[in-house]
Amino acid sequence: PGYSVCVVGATGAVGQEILKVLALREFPLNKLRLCATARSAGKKVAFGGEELTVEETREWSFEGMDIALFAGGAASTEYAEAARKAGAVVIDNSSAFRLNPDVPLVVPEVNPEDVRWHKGIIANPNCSTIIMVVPLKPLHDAAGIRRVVVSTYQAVSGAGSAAVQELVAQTRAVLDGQTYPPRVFAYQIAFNLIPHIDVFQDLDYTKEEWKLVRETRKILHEPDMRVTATTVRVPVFRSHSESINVETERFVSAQEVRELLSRAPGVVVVDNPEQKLYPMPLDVTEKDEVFVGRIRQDPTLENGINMFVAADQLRKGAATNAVQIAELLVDYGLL
Ligand code: 11C
Repeated sequence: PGYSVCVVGATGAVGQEILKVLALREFPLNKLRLCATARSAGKKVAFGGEELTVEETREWSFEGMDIALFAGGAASTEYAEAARKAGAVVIDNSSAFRLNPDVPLVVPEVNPEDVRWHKGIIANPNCSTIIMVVPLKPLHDAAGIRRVVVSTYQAVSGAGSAAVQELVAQTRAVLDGQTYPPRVFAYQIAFNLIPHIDVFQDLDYTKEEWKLVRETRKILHEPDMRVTATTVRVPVFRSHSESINVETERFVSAQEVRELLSRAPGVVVVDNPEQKLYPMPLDVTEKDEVFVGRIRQDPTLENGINMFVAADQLRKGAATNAVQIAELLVDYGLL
């Protein structure tokens, strides 16, 4: 009993987290196949007391697989269709299919029912979107969201492992009075921050900012919701944070929001100013929930709330959400 699962991109940062989460959540596995690029083929990866050999992803890697979990990147465009044709349900962490009207974009705490209309591919949203919509959903249900203003504080690991190395090496170099030219980032990230994530697009917003707008609308089924974003890279290794300002149709007090979010699935409220308790990236790393604090009334609006959110973008922002989608498929009998 169990399901056959192929993880594509198994050796990358998200792929490794997917394996960790599959094991931690005891996903019912019958067979686990690990795929990656030719460069990683042959590598040995430990899983549940066994050692698995990574294979090169090929068109035929998906024969007999129930689920193909794509960690993201170019492999999705190259092989998702082959996986779907082979009969596997694709759960894809890249941005390739997210806005495709034939592809559900799913956060299990928010729009689980959308998995039911999948046509072979289900998309996993961008990390900063997932982290935002989990606490927005209960607020939207309770008070109706009119407008969202979000500013992000995104960890360097969101830009890949070369970016992590860049922060380490550059920090050392700067402390030693040397220079270390930026490679991954446009500018020095050590002891700095960069208000620029991904490429610039329409109206001088970045692609990361448009993802927050468009993906949020699709997940919440609110195609006209007013969402505006500023995304910023900060010299933090892991876990993204967001300052979120929400204007609602109906009044909700900060205390009501605190109670609402305490009951919400996938949310942990950490909010006690007297005891200096609020969410921070170091505290939420390797956790699966979205942590919310600094919940306050916005006195400049009739119905407004401010909050500060932090979550591990490799876990809930990527791997955990993807594995939760796989669990939904099992629960709904869709495999
Ligand atoms: C970052 N959010 O932190 C990006 C990484 O669309 O899945 C994830 C990109 C994506 O740089």
